[in-house]
Amino acid sequence: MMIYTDLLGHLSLIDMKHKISVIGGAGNVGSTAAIEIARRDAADVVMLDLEVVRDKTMGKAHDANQAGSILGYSTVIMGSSEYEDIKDSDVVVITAGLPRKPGMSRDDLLEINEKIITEISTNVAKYAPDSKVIVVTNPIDAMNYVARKVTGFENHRVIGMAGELDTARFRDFLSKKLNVARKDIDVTILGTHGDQMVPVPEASSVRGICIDNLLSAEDMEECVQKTVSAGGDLTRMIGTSAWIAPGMAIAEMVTSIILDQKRVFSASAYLTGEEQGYGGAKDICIGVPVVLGKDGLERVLPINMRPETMEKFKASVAKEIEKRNKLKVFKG
Ligand code: A3D
Repeated sequence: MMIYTDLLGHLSLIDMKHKISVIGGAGNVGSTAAIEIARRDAADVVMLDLEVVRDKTMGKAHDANQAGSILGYSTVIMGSSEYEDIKDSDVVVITAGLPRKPGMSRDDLLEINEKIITEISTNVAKYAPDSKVIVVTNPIDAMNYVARKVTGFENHRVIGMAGELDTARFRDFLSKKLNVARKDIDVTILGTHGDQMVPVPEASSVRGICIDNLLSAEDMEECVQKTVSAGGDLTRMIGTSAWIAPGMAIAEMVTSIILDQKRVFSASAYLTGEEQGYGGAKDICIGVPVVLGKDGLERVLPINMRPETMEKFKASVAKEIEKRNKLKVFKG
């Protein structure tokens, strides 16, 4: 809502709401993201899922609307299985696809989820051609690549969520080690979302104090290893992949875009080789620090990695290239 006064000084309200669509909206991550976006009262939300789960999608949308009576948001949440309903979306979030089961790696989902992302991206390009897209489906960097290629959208309009979740996990482990509040810890994680993610100690701090000054190398390594294995550990405990922190991370990214907040996130971006500090990595999507605002991914921030971090980043890029090379959309 925006408040303005007319020439006579009368106060008026203009409805400035945006529209967000979540594809895969009946699933764990999609429905959590949809509700968290709704709570912020800045955008109406469409939860779209397959026709076969239409009742579940409608039921979750009703449940979320009813929660609005308690929490006080006026957002309208609509359940749907029709792509016409995503028309005029500012942002389309894609969480549709298979999640990991215990013992699976994210890369085991590559083939099956590529088919799903290809179908969805075709519909997004048709029905919401001016939207920004946030891809969440795993293996995220490869699925982000598929969505960018299939939609044909410019690089700045297709972004992957993963780094915001990884950084949240890293901050949680560091907070326990350092005994300081999570929100006062800032970290950067680069690279692929998976075993070869690259937490960057030289770009991590507690309120600007470089983390190296506060933590031994062994303690840092322990936090790094816990961060890398956090997704797999949760999958083992829950029986499917986590959804609460992922849903919150999506809502933060969506909010930064629709309210033009220009917040900085670790996120999956398409690299052209021109970005400063990333060793010329190109024609892949991979995690880097980005600014999110009204145009989507407005800028990749340059970085100065230590040689040992750069080595890890290069290994991560090599792993992502391997994955990209297996994609149907790349092989043509
Ligand atoms: P789940 O609860 O199974 O929800 C997936 C939803 O997608 C279901 O409701 C399906 O009906 C729906 N779906 C499947 N195919 C289609 C289609 N073609 N069109 C529309 N909807 C469809 O899974 P989830 O919500 O736990 O996870 C969803 C995805 O997010 C998985 O690939 C996870 O691996 C991934 N994920 C990524 C992160 C990252 O940080 C990158 C975190 C958590 C989950």
